[in-house]
Amino acid sequence: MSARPYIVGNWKMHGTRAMLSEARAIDRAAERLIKVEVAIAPPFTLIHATRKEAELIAIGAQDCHPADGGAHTGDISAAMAKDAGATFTIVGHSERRANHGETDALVKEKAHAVLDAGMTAIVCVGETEAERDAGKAQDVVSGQLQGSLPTGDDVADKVTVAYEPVWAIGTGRTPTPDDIAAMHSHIRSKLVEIYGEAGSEVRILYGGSVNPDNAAELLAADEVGGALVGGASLTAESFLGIIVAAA
Ligand code: G2H
Repeated sequence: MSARPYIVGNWKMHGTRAMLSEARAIDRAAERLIKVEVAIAPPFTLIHATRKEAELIAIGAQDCHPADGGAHTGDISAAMAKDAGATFTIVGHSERRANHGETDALVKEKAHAVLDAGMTAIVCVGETEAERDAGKAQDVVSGQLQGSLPTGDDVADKVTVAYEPVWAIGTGRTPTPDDIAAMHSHIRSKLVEIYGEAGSEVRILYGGSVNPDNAAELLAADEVGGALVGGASLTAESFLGIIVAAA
């Protein structure tokens, strides 16, 4: 596993060009934070401009269509995101799964499109509160990994998994570090089952209400290789608080 924690800001549907100053401030600070790998996934409309503003941090997309191109009004292909400056793409975020009915099979197609375009993929998984209460969290996550992860030789090193319990997203609630460690250990076993030895090197991020105050504790849990951060990535001040906690 990479020694450097990977901290990824997911701006979701936030941001106009006025927000580029935040990206610039994060990038300038990242220069001094070489112990952390920092990335931002702005909306598609800002990928190119953010790439130009931020020279050091990685810029990615939040989604893509699985096809190379064609009659898909309003969609963006992985190659288009790459052309705009993205080097990675998030697929299977629970907001896409819930709001757009994305299935594991579609997420897997998207992940392959991302890799085919020459980018890396962050594949999101996570259970709902009802599933956790029913004692099914690990089974649900296993099924998502089995169905959503891209497969094939030499794929594992281009994949990052983000564990984001749906009930922790944007709610201010988080699992305990022990719960996170237990799920990440489960995900690690599944990754080794799917990818063989290469699965032991895949980074597993935690996501869901990470902020500057809880980041150090959450990032210290076993098998946590970084964080996928939503709300707290929207200002340089709070995102840098998380980056400093990770360093
Ligand atoms: C989970 C996370 C970012 P937040 O969706 O992917 O968002 O940090 O706002 O809970």
